[in-house]
Amino acid sequence: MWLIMKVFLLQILAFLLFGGGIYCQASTRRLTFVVKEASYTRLCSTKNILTVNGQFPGPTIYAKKGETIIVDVYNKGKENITIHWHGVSMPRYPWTDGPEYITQCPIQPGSKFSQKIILSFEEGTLWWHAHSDWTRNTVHGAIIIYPKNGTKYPFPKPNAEIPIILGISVVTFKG
Ligand SMILES: *[C@@H]1O[C@H](CO)[C@@H](O)[C@H](O)[C@H]1NC(C)=O
Ligand SMILES: *[C@@H]1O[C@H](CO)[C@@H](O)[C@H](O)[C@H]1NC(C)=O
Ligand SMILES: [Cu+2]
Repeated sequence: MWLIMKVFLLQILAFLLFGGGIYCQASTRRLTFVVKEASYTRLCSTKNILTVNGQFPGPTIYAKKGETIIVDVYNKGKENITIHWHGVSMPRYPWTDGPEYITQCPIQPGSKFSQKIILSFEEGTLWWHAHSDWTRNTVHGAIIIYPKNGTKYPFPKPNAEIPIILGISVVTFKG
């Protein structure tokens, strides 16, 4: 009897320590961003531009409200870089939000840094972009945040979704 009670008490303790946490923990996913040059052709002219994973615009991040995503950024380019999650409020965790020399040091060529995106109340479409000098001109993409499971956007379900990414072409832009 005593043994059974001890096991039972241990189970309660284990639930309090770990169990409760598991159910309310938001899911975490990892993505890989390889920053590298790739050739790109527009209006009959081809040149090398800085990209993420060879794509321009960069990959779209699809997420759900409340999710935490870790983006492993490998800098295989020639410039210092950081990636900024534009419009994500990152409550109490600005440390991997991107602004170079403000919340983090740049990721130097040949190195890797994991940037954590903490989605809290955001829902809808935001974007990410490089946050160091002119690199943002070509290093950017969309972040599409769907409502949590079991909830909906506050409007009827659209028939189609088409992300439109307006590129930046001004070198002096600071955003
Ligand atoms: C790249 O970052 C390092 C570390 O912050 C810095 O010492 C260096 O000057 C930077 N390079 C350029 C070209 O800004
Ligand atoms: C949300 O729904 C998707 C698709 O039905 C499912 O794969 C996923 O596991 C669900 N996530 C949670 C946290 O329940
Ligand atoms: Cu921005």
